[in-house]
Amino acid sequence: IALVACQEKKVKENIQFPSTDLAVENIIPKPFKTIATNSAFGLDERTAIFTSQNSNGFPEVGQFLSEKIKEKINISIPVNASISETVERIIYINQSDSLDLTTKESYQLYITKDSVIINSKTAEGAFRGIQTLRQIIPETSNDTLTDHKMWLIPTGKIWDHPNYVYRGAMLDVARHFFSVKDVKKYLDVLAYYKINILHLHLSDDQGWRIEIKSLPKLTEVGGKTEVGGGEGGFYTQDDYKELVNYAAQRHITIVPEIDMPGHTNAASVSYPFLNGNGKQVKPYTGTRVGFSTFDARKDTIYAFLDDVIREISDITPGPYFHIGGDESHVTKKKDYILFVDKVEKIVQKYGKKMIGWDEIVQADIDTTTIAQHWSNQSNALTAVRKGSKVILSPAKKAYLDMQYDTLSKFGLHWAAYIPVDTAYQWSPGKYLKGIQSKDILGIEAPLWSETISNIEELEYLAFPRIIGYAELGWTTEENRDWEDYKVRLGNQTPYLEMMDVKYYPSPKIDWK
Ligand code: TNX
Repeated sequence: IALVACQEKKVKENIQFPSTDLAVENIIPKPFKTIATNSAFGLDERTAIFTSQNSNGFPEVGQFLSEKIKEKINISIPVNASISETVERIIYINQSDSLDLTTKESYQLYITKDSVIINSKTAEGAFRGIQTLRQIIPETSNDTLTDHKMWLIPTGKIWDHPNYVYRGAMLDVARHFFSVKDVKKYLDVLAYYKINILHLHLSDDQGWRIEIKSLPKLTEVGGKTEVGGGEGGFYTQDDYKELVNYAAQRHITIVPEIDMPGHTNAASVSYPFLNGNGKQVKPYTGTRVGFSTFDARKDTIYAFLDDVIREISDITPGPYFHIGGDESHVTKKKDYILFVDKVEKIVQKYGKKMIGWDEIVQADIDTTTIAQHWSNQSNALTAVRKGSKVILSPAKKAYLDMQYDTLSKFGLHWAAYIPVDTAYQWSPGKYLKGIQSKDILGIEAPLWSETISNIEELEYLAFPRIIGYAELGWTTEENRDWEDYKVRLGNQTPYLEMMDVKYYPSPKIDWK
């Protein structure tokens, strides 16, 4: 209705727009299909946003777009306000059941001189679509076409959908703690590149980072340490809910991880009955792995874990619960198997799907359980043979804590040095022999935090590589090309600078 009303008013002035090319815009991830029509939509203060109003979440997507336009070019665009005399062009965010929209994240973006239309089945799809739109709004206005400022958006059509449903980043807040504010900043930028999962590694040998109300010592004791002897920290359940909500507004799902039965020193320091390595437990602030374990044969362990998993699941709307399961070097194999099988039942009892690092496939895992591949190829194959899906996080390609090269200020290099081109130039669907795209839920880039302790250091390792992983998760292999990507990446500078992201200025990229 708004669209018709607007078109009936018809723009009086017939502006001659300069020629544009939607197909060469710096969009990341690269959309599935683009057709350029070489004119422009003049975004200005006479533009209004309208959204479907009877469907969940669409008005909020419109509001989000309006806020981001304000932040980028400082104009105020009304959302679902009544059509006024001054409105000449509209952006319409429309719920559609068109069969061309094949997934809930699919969207179509139709840009003409008079209107921008985003069609999607769900608010999630609309949200992905407005990220594309944000990316093609220029930083600078054209001040000569009319008597007021106009930001020229190239016209054309984009049809887009993700290649993988799970496009994740992981942040280790256990080795070093990162504040709610830091995580929100990370979420803002992840959302811009259509990442839809943030996995939080909430516990490890060096710290326990989430309040469990029935087990207060976990944070009173286990929350107070971190690598290097700093003060640690933890999220109260309210902090965690705040993060979950902030992520949900960006259509990002939080995946909580409690790492076990290894990587549990901080929990055992808090409640010594948990310890199964036969030694006296004391706080640990080094960076070794593989020395701690829960005592898998004690029933009290499972009562403890029932409390932990229930409390976290209760405040986690997303479908997943990650149980870690990596590097349990001092857990006997039969205890490890017993443990994973029991914990899987608890996770399922609280309505979640279990994810674990690839070692969990040694247990009798359910087909709904997901294995996260990080180093061992045969574990990934076993997962698929058992009917499970796999998340790809190969350390050699996708670990954000690996150094770029020998000059890198932070990071490790036990798996590889990962320069920006190496990070981008691999194909998830072909990476592991015997594992096909249909077995792959998606990819995730983990950022372990042994060597980083603040947001600048986080950003140095994460950016720009995470932007490439966003494209590897979303864009089909046929649409990916390093030479093309590297130009688009170099053109992210205005956005990254506006967001104050302290990215690593890789010499392989021509930064604009
Ligand atoms: C291995 S990857 C680990 C982590 C370390 C990381 C450092 C994995 C499942 N476990 O505990 O932080 O290497 O790169």
